[in-house]
Amino acid sequence: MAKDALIVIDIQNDFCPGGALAVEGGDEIVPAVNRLIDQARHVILTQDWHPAGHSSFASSHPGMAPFETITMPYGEQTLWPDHCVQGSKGADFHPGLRWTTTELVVRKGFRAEIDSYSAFFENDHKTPTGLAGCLRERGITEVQLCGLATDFCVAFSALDAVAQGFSTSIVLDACRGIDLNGSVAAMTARMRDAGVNLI
Ligand code: VGL
Ligand code: ZN
Repeated sequence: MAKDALIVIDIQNDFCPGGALAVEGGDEIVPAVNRLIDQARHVILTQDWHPAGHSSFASSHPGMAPFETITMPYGEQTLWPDHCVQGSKGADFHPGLRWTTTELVVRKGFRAEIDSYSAFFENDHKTPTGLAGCLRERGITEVQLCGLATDFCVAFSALDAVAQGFSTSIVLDACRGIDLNGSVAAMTARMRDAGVNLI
């Protein structure tokens, strides 16, 4: 049995040009992601999936603006424009994403009071999404990651994946970052130090 899976992070309209939280060049990676999907034995997608009025939205905090930081009971939280609202067009996968072979879609960020960047744990770094257990039950020991955004959801997913004992790589050509105050360089260094294989 093949022991590896591809985890494609948040290739959703809101993270692509024209979307509510557009990542520069977010749509440009779709062909590269599709090639990885074609080569992969097992494909898992994540989907950022917030209720309206989510606590990570700046609009939920009077006087606060997107990209400012607040302290939540679970720690520091960057505030974002409203994005990936459940059932909205912005939350849909990019129309060019070849998703048909996907075996599992992990939705995250669906609890109003807590954000979830990682595919494995919510932002308290304690509440599991169930993905680690799912991979283990299926005998998967190696994961390859790609998607949006390099410095947030991809990075935190990769850090959690290594911490959970999975052999972890990220394919940088198939990722794009938001880059708030140098966060791409900082998170890339953190991933390298943690033992993520940067391809
Ligand atoms: C993401 C910010 C807020 C991401 C999701 O996919 O990297 N970033 N929600
Ligand atoms: Zn989000």
